[in-house]
Amino acid sequence: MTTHPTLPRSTESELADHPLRRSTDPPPHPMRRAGDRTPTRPAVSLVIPALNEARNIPWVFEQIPDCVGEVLLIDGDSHDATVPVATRILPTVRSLRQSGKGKGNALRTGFLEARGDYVVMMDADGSMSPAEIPHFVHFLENGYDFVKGSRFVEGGGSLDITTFRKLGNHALLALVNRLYDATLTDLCYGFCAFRRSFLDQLDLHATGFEIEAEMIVHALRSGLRIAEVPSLELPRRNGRSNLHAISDGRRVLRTLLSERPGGRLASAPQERSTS
Ligand SMILES: Nc1nc2c(ncn2[C@@H]2O[C@H](COP(=O)(O)OP(=O)(O)OP(=O)(O)O)[C@@H](O)[C@H]2O)c(=O)[nH]1
Ligand SMILES: [Mg+2]
Repeated sequence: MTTHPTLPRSTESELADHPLRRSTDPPPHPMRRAGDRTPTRPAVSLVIPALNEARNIPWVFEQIPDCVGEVLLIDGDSHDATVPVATRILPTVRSLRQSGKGKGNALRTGFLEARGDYVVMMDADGSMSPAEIPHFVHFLENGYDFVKGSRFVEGGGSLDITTFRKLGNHALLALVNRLYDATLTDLCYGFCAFRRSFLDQLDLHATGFEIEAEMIVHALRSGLRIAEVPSLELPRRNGRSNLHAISDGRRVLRTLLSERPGGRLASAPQERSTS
């Protein structure tokens, strides 16, 4: 990445006359006609949770595309040089300490601090390519509210996932599709993007890896316009995984069941406890 432009002012109104526009979207600018729209791009905030990823951060940061206006690195109290390395590679990085523990907490910390119109989240271990970010932004610019990467749609793939994790992901995905009458193709994958204006509607409380499922379920429940884009998951470049397939899979299942339509917490997400 060569430059990090300062954030342009919000351009949500430029999408106001899009056919996918809803009545709840912000109104068009009163002084602007369709013909004299400026071609400025909305600002993109990239939120990256990182726990002991010093050896992977350089590869990730060096590929961040120019459409990204700010990068937020949410450090989980790393024992290695994650933060100094990040700052050396990208002096403009906003490096933040998470407010609690876990990937979900780190992401929520980053989302609250992000300033762009669009928020993209991705991992710091080199398993996701920043070169794919423009694909996510493209769908947001064309009227979608929530864009999720999928390893299991035509054009996507994984060079990393184990058979056990794949089976677990598919079982949990089947439950989501059944509960919400959806046709999604991936669930536990942390390459996503959304309009920041919908952060309150996403109503996130998860602390751990179940945050990805929580985001998707809340996007479905809120009626957000969801798109899936093909994504290739690469192997983690260095270091060890922080995910424990069985215990984290159980947390995802608990989240899905406690929030199922008609369930105890389905209409009162603010009362939910995910710890
Ligand atoms: N800040 C913060 N980041 C975390 C925490 N746990 C995981 N992460 C980051 O979240 C991302 C995903 O975690 P991984 O450990 O790679 O989990 P995974 O991708 O399921 O596992 P692998 O496929 O083996 O890489 C990585 O960037 C981690 O550094 C945490 O508690 N705090
Ligand atoms: Mg990983």
